[in-house]
Amino acid sequence: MQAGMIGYTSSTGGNPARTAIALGSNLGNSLATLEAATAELAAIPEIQLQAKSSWYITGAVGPPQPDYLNGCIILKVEIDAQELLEILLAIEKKFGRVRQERWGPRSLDLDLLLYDDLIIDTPNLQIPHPRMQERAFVLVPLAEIAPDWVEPISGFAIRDLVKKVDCSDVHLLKGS
Ligand code: PH2
Ligand code: MG
Ligand code: MG
Repeated sequence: MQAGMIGYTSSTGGNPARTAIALGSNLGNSLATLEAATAELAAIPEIQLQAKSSWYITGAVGPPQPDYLNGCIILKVEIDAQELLEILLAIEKKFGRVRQERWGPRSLDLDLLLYDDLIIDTPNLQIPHPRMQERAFVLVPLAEIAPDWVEPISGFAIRDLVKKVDCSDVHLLKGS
């Protein structure tokens, strides 16, 4: 540890990383859940909320189920991607997430989309999120707050990826 950093531990060496998270909910009071989950993340000392998109009502992708409320946030973090994943899973659990059917309804889903320009492919964590390029419910809110961010596998900026998907089932929640 460097002098002047006594007592300060950071897995990003004091140089914060930028990360993008997708939030989704289609069970319970989705708006309250997504706002509360955002506040929980922002309250963690190693995490700083940098940007928050509007919320969007989106048609469910996958088995028949209610519409989702979706949005994205950008965080500055002083923890690595694996530590961040564990925090996201703990917050999902706190808000009543029970892991059941794949792509089925959920009270809270927090997906780690991007972490700087890292590419990570491990059994429990893939970054960039492997399906983000196909998902209008991720790309529309992300394009609102991070249009210039280049998805490192495709090499395309978010503003260009969003032009390639059908956004007709993604609607701005008024007043959000
Ligand atoms: N999440 C899923 C499956 N389908 N559809 C929408 N519209 N929004 C989501 O967040 C979503 C979904 C699994 O994570
Ligand atoms: Mg998801
Ligand atoms: Mg998830």
